[in-house]
Amino acid sequence: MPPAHLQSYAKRAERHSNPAAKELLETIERKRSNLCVSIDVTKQADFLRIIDIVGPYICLVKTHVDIIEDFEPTVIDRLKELSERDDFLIFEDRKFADIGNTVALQYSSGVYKIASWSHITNAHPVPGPSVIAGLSSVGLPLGRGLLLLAEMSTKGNLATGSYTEQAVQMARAHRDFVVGFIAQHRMDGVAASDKGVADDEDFLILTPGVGLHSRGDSMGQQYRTPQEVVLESGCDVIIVGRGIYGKGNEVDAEYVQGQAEIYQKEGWAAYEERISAAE
Ligand code: 5BU
Repeated sequence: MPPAHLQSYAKRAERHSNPAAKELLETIERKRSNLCVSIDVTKQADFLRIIDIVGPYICLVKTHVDIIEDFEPTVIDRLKELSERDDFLIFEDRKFADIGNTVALQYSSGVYKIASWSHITNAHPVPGPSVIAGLSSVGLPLGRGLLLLAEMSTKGNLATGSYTEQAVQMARAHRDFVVGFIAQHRMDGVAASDKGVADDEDFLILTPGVGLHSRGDSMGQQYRTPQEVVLESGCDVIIVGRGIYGKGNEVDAEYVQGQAEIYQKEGWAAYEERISAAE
């Protein structure tokens, strides 16, 4: 059997048992989109407007719900409506990083009740397996999935080498709930001597730091193109923020829609080229 990233999203969906991972792969295939739009804006109207525009082009929307300064619970109701209308999943990029008991509360409770609406969330592996235990106690019964942060896109980040290896080993020991990684490359060969490696290992790789028109920002972000990310590095989902919604204060609907279309096309073309290599 060829390695997972050389197989189609549809084939891979058949073998995933975690409901969030399965649904994400099925959505990617159905919509021919491996594009996740990341929305870091401060007003709920802009947040919902951008999602309203990009919905048809994406498989997933990535949120930082705590950035919205006029947040009300109705934002979540509308987000869920849009996710059903336009057929995409929701990923709250919460980056949990505390002891199990605390992350379980942060995930289930508080103002945002993330577990009740976010199909996928993520965690830093820095606390060790307890972060997974805490989050899975809440998320697994709801059919949610978790991504571990194995690598980051920023200059000088510390998630490299043995840290990345240990993230992968932690994930292998919790495959029911940990469905993949936030990373810059596939993790297949990482810690390959680990006894936990399964023959059918297929972690999803979701990759931020994607842009076509810039190589970075003034605060250490580094961008690569969809070709570099999907074809050369074997990642599964491109996460694009400002490359799609721009940097201005106003949402320019035509621009946002145009960019979403371009990134969807680029991401999909890179995937088709990748799997054609295995045929
Ligand atoms: P941008 O506007 O495309 O640069 O936004 C990138 C998003 O991805 C932003 O929400 C970050 O929080 C997120 N991100 C990232 O850029 N790099 C990382 O390594 C991780 C998350 Br982890």
